[in-house]
Amino acid sequence: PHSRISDVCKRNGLLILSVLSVIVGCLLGFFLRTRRLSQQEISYFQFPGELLMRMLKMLILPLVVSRNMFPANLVEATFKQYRTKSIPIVKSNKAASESTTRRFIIYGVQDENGSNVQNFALDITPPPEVIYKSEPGTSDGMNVLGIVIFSATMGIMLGRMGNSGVPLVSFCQCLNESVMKIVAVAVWYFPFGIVFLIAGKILEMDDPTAIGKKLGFYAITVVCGLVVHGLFILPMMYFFITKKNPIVFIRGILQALLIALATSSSSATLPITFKCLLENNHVDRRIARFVLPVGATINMDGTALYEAVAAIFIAQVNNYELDFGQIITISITATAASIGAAGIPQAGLVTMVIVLTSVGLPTDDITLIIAVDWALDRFRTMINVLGDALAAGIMAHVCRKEFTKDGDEVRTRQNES
Ligand code: DAS
Repeated sequence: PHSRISDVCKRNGLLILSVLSVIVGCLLGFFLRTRRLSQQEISYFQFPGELLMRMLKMLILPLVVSRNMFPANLVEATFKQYRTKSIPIVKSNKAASESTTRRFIIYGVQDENGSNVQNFALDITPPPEVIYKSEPGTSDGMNVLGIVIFSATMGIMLGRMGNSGVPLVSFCQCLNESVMKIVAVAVWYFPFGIVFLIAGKILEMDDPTAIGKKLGFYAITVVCGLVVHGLFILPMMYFFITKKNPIVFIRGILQALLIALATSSSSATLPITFKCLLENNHVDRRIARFVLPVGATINMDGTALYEAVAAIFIAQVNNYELDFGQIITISITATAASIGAAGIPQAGLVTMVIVLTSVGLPTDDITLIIAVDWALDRFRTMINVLGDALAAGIMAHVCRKEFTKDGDEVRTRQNES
């Protein structure tokens, strides 16, 4: 109980600090605008905020490698124990994550008179390391997409190697845990860095109030997207696969969804999600024990949707037209970045850097969304927990087993047939 109380205080303390840092950063920024600081004074003032951004960039590589390689191996190796007619849980969740972030644009070709002579779907764009052109502070062009694909492929191969892959799997697990410990320490610097990041951004903006309106529109877009995903796409997937009423299932995990909204942490919600699945939705204990920990680690539909929308918002704020290939790149890296996000408050903000870097967008513009991130984090955590629970429900159904209240297996439909 003591550790739980201190943990809750820690989490809420960090949340209160984050909200206060946003308010202090805005007030400080608008106050300093009246002092007419020189460019050099502004750059000195922005240093603590720049330190926060470099801290996030430092975490990209270890986070992407450890968070993609290790879970991919985990799922591959675990499936060997559950080799049944079950759907690939990672694939169905990935599909859910990607299906909500795609958008298509058609170009037209005109002759010298300006009349349209041909319309065609966009060609495949240059690789993601192409630097973002019209933004002076361009990113370092790290080929994040390549790292993500390599890590996940390596993880799957490690899962197939069995014992000979254990040394590298253990290394990835240790890397994973050590990176998460760094993140757990780094998040305490966030409130301090956020004050200088926001104030510094307000100092260099021409019209900071204009961004306020765009930010409001962005927050509404994210919440609407999460609501559509959570109330329609995920339940419809559950219904089409299980032919059962998703409302009944969601009602059974309502307590877990509320805890997710309150704590902004899908890991902290895990015990409640587990309890709701067993006691209210009668999902087999073994299925819940397999799907929930894996889901809380790599299945974050809400975070994937959020990061893709945030990247498109930052591109629009910079008046940068994303082409077809970059939209696809954002979809893939947002899904991969969500795999890399831990189930702790504002983890999605850390992996946000991965998505922006993959299409060369200025990572400093994360400052624009920090002001509302502490609130949006709650909604996307709810969707993450909902996605995990529905995936467990689908898995339990696909394994075609009937279970009693305490999770003992009663009979299988195959036996009956
Ligand atoms: N808060 C994270 C979670 O617990 C999600 C996120 O930060 O994107 O799922």
